This record gives sequence, C-alpha cells and structure tokens, in this order.
Amino acid sequence: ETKSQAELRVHAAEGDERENAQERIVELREQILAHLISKTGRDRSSASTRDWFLATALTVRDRIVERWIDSKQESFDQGQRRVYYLSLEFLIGRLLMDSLNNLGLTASVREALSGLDVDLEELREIEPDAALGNGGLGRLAACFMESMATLSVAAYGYGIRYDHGLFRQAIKDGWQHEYPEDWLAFGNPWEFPRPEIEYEIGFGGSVEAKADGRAAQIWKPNEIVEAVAYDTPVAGWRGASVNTLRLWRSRAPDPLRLDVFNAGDYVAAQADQVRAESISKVLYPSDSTPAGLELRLRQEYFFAAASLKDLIRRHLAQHGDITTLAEKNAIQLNDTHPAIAIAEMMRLLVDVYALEWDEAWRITQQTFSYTNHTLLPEALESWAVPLMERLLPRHMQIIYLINALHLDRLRSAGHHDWGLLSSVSLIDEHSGRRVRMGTLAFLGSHKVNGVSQLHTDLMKETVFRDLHSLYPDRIVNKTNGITFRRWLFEANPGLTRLISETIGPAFLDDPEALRKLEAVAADKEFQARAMSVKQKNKEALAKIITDRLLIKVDPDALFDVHVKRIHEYKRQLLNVLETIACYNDIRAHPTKDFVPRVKIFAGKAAASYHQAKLIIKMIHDVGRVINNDPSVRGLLKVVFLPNFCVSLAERIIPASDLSEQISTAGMEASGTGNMKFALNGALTIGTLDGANVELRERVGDENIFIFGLTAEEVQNHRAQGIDARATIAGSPVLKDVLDSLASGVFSHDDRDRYKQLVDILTYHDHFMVTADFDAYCEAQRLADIRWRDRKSWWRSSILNTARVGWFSSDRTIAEYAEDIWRVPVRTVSKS
Ligand code: B1H
Repeated sequence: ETKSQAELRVHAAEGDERENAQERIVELREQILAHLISKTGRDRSSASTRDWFLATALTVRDRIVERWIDSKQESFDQGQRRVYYLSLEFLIGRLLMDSLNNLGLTASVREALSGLDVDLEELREIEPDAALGNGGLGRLAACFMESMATLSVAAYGYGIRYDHGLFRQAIKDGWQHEYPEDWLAFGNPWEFPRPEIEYEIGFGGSVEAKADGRAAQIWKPNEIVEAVAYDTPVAGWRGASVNTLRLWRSRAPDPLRLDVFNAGDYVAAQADQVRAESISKVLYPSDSTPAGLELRLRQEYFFAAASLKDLIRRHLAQHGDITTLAEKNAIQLNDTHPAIAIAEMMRLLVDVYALEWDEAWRITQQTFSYTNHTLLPEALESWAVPLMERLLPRHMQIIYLINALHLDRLRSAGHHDWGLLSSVSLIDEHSGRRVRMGTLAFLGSHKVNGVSQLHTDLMKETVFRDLHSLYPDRIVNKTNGITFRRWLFEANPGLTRLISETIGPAFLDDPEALRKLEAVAADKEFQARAMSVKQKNKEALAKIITDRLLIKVDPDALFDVHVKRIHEYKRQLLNVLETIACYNDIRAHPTKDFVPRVKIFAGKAAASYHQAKLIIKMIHDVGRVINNDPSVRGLLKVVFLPNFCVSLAERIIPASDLSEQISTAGMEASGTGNMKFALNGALTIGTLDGANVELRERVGDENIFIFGLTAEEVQNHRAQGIDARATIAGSPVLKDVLDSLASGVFSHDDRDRYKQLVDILTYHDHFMVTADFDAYCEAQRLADIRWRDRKSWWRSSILNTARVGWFSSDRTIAEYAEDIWRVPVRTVSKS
C-alpha cells in the first residue's frame, strides 16, 4: 500500500472517494492539465504555482457548477420560499480546500497533482484570502452561507464586491501600519462576472408629488450609479446543494466624458467614474464602530437597492405578483448596515408598484428580519437627517411617515409618556437630528434576534427595552454557530481523522455524534493520540512563528492564545498585565517551578483606534523585554503574529491549548472564536459573556476556567463609579505591574508611553481591567495546576470537543429556518 492509498483509506472526511478512485484521479489530472493550457497559456514545463492553482480551482469549479445549476432549477421547480442574507461583510477566507472537502475531492486531487509533481499544500497557500469582512460579523455570514447550502435552504447572499478587503497589517517597531489588500490582483477563479445583470441606483435629486393625493411620490435622482453582479457559488457539505453569493460592483453609466477628455482635461473626464467606483472600492475597516461617513451610507444604499431590485425581478419572473412577495421571500438584515432596505422596499412597493401604504408595510414587515450584533452605544448606527435628506430625499420622507404612523398608533393605544415616545421614535432628537437605524430595522421586521442568550436578554433590558415592551414577541435568540467543515475538518485533519477512527464517521454529518468521544475522554491511549495530533499542530505553528518573527518557541509549552480584533472591551490589555505579573514572578523566584507558556496574540486594530494600536505596541514592548531576558529561562515567551486573517486562524486554533475569551461581561455579543477553540480541544479561560455562558453550560464547569465580574456586577460597578485606586492599592501584584509600566520599564525609548494608559486604568477603568485582574490571575494559576496534571487536562480537552456539537452553524441555521424564515431544511448524508 502506498502512502497516498493509505491516506485514501483512512481520511474519513474524504469518505466516498475509494470507489473508482483510480479512474477519477486520471480524469482529474487530465482536466487540470487541460485548464492549465487553455486558461493560463502555459504547459507543465513553464507553469507557476499560481498557474497550477488556477487550473485546479477551475477543475473543481466545473464540478460545483453542475450542482449549482441543478440547485437553482430545483428551488425554482419547487417554488420554495427563498432566503436572502444581506450583509456588508462576508469574511470568506480561502476557498480551494473548502470546495475540495465539501465535494469529497481532497484526496483524489492531491493524488492527481502529485502525479504531476505538484504539491496541493503549495496551491493551498498561494490562494489569497477573500477578506471582505472585519471580524466575527463577517465570518458569521460566511459560515451561514456554507450551512445554508449544506441544509439545502434556497438562499442568496448579497453584499459588495470590494476591490480591496480588510487592510493588510504590517508591524514596524511594534506599531501597526495599514496597507491596501489586493485579493483580486491575480484574478479570482471562483467568481462569475454577470455583466448582463446590472441595475441603475439613484442618489440625491428631488421628490415630486403625484397629483392623486395618495402616498406615492416620484423620486428624481440627480446621480446614477450602476450595480453589476458577480456570482460566487457556495457548495454545501457533500455537495448537498450550491447557493449563490452575489456581490455588487459599482460603476458609472458612462466610462468617460469624451467631450471633456478631448478638451484635454483627462482627470475631470474620468471624475464621474472615479466617484461611482469608489462605492465598491474598499471595505470600511471598523469592527463594531460604524464610520458614519457619506461614502458608507452610499455603500449601504447601493447594495441594498441593487439586491432588492434583483430579488423582486426574480420573484416577478417566477410568480408574476408583487403581493405574494412576503410568502415567497425572506430577507435577513445582518445588523443595521442594510437597514435602509426597509425604506427602499416601501418606496418600491408604494411608488413603483402602486400598493397602498398599509399593504406595503405588511409585506415589508413579513419579509424582513433583523439580527443585532452589538449593544455598544457607539456602535448603534444613526444617520444625520440633513445627510439622509440630501442623499436619499424620498427615503427620508418615507422614514418620517413610518415614524408618524408608528407614534400615532402608540398614542391611540394609550401611550402618552413623552420619554417613552421619544425613546422609540425613529428620529433621535438629542444629538442633532439623526435617523436611528436600529429602530428602523426593528419596526420593519417581524423578528429581531440577538446572537447569544445573554446578549438577547440584555437587548430586551437595555437598547431595545421600550420597543420590547411594546412588541414583546418580536425579539428572539439565535445563538451563533460555526461551520465544522472549515473549523474542524479542514483546519484540523489530524484530529478529524482520529475522531473518525475512534467513533466512526457519523459526526461528519451529525455534530452531536461527537458526544461519543465522552467515552474515551479518560482513555490513556486516546489521550496519547489526541496529544500527538496537537503536538504536530503546535510544531507547525512554532515553525510559522520562527519563520515570520525569528522567535523560537517550545511546542511543549502551554500555548495560551488571544486572537481577535484588538478592542478595549476584548481586554488584550488584561492579558498583557497578567503577562507582566508572570514575568515579575519568574524573576523574583529563580528556583520556583513555573509552567512554561507561550502567549500568542494576533489581531487588527481599526486604523483610527489609537488606544488599540497602543495595546499592540505594548504587546511588542513587553515581548521584547521578556523574550530577551535570560533570567526568564525560556519559561515565558510573548509573540504577536501580524496580519491575522481566516487562513492564519486555521493554523493557530488547532495548535492552541488555552483560549482567551476575556471580554468585559456584557460587552461581547457572542464571540465565535470561543467555539472554534473549544471544538479543537483548547480549554477556555473566560468571563461570563456572550456565548461563553452557553459554552460553560455545555462543556461543564470543571472543563472551563470562568472568572470575573458578571454582566450585572459590571453594571452595578459602573453605576457606583469606577475609581480603581482602592482596587489597585489592595492588589500588590497589580500595583507593581502598573508602576513598572508607568515608569517606563518596557519603554526605555519613551518612558511616558504608557503613563496615560495607566492613569485611565486608575481613574476611569470603563472596561473593568483592574476589577477583574486578581480573579483573572487566579484563574490562570488554576490553569497551570490543571496543565501539570496532564491526564486531567486532556480529559477536559476531549470533553470540550465532545460537547460543543451544538455550536455548529447548521443548528443555528436550522433555528433561523424554523422560527424566522419558515423554510424547510434537508440534510444529505453519506449514504
Ligand atoms: C460584531 C459588529 C460590527 N458586532 C459594526 N458588531 C461594524 C459592527 O463596520 N461596522 O460598522 C462592523 C462590525 N461585529 C460581532 O458580531 C460581535 O462583536 C461578536 O461578539 C459576534 O460574535 C459577531 C457575530 O455575531
């Protein structure tokens, strides 16, 4: 038996491949070669890795396309209700391995390529990430697209085809620098441009009344931009079905003003085009704080309007009747970013399709639903009325009308309290006049959901308290999930294989079947094998660290990992302070036995977020001192991996022992990294925040390190005022740490660098870093004790993997399908 045959035999995720394997391999090889020649114009002797990647991707794509056409035909024939997922972000990452795995082609393609002396791993690595998102919200949309295809939900994703995704992060002297990302530089083999699918999107201009006195008006925009479709097929697990991600690119109706060009003003001649194209030029790089700039509103309206035009066209082509729109279509708003679609839908129904206002409103509400992803006050989107009036005059009228009817209805139901009425009004009168997009999304939807149980409870108590009291059935919870295909099968083939050999392949189709691992959680041999898988993953990560940072880390050390966007509420700072405390402890006790740790950080800061960038600098400053201090004796290392992205996460997560999920309680709506780490057998150290709460319920108290204030305690603490001087005075360890930072121990070149930061912690520690510090250190020491008892650690690790099946995004999507969209789901399993 050759190595590759053995691989074929055991690699469960590549299950169905044994049959006719040899013929298939030969056929694949021929197709790859044919594509190589016809699409790159090169042959074997001159092809580059990129050429081979393209040829391979196109070969896979051919197989996806067959099923794509079938899926579309099938949902048309069945007249199913379609689901539309509107999102400004889809953080997809790479697609080659994802497509191969889902089509069951990984082993055959690897074999076909190796016969051509090409290494699939190299092709995998050359694919650029499609980074059309900032973080959790965008990645969730990508997981949902894959799960909807897996469950054969007839779904379309709609978004923007940004020329440039999330910026590339480079670190210079510890500081973050941003560079434009260029994922399309070498073309994109997965997408199909659809130049024939284009819509005119208007901006600005004026509104003319119609003579008949009805609600309908005529909007005369003074600027037109075209939206052109680009489609990417999304294949579900085992090729169950293939859905479409349709992304819009903007362009001007005329590429050039020829008269101006001929007169010699080349720049002015192209000005319209530049203005139009700027809409789909670049993703706004803020996670959780909306930019609030005019271009952002243009992006939001541009893609919402194009998507509605497109789905209404599809509906009318099939059903011919606008009044059945709600029965046949469900539109999910991914946060408020597409919420202007509600006003646009009303405009289309009333002004264009001539429906009565009340019927239009009923159809709109029945069609739309809205997911809220954050309660941070600064993150709640609102638009200044004058900007809205200038850019979207008709929509502003419609919003006023929705508001007037809404408030009238409340008054006639006996609500006269001015405080209540102004708090649920669509217009915020406090800080200039602004349109509240969350309120618009809430009113225009039949269901509004949070993304974890705690977050949903807090929605009802805080931001949406008054709206909830008026519409008590509207808010529901849908706890987030992740696709196990990417985050286990693809990212961790070693563990996938081990699980499959131990409990059989049923878990590949039914994540709850992972529970069978409970039986072997304490089994010596299974533990040893799980350990050896993790060890290999850690060695691979150690190599990445050495290659990129020239820092040597010991794969036997505990890998303590904190990767996510850099934000004060996520409290990377708390982790750094604890790191300094460990450093002080190690130096003070040269003979004490410490658990060797590698602290691994990665994540991007919003370009304008000064405090977050300072935290990145601090990680580097602290790391430089610790990593170069011989008295640390290799017991502690601090590394920051630049340019965190989906493909890097796929390397880091399977190599992690400890997962840092330490946000200030009440501030992380859900988190999804927490789920990815637990699935891959990392133990979590975390607060009772977001989905950590549900994670603890599922893995069990003894298999997770929970510490710190609860959301309620944080609220009380804040209400009492948060002068931290007493807390600091009561914690000698913390005091030491802060003194050393403030006095410049880690910043000799600029001793005052962290002075202000320490002041903020001392006088108004909004994120409760000081309040939680001692509890966090204590939890870390419990983790040390556990780590020393390797049997107990590994039992917990295996139980984590065994018990997190519920966090599959298939479960999440099944819940949306049943409670919000009211569409059926179907699973295709192996047989
Ligand atoms: C999340 C955002 C977000 N919540 C505004 N909110 C943005 C807000 O560009 N903007 O304007 C971009 C992103 N992202 C995250 O969503 C939450 O913080 C996570 O806790 C949650 O897991 C994730 C998915 O629900």
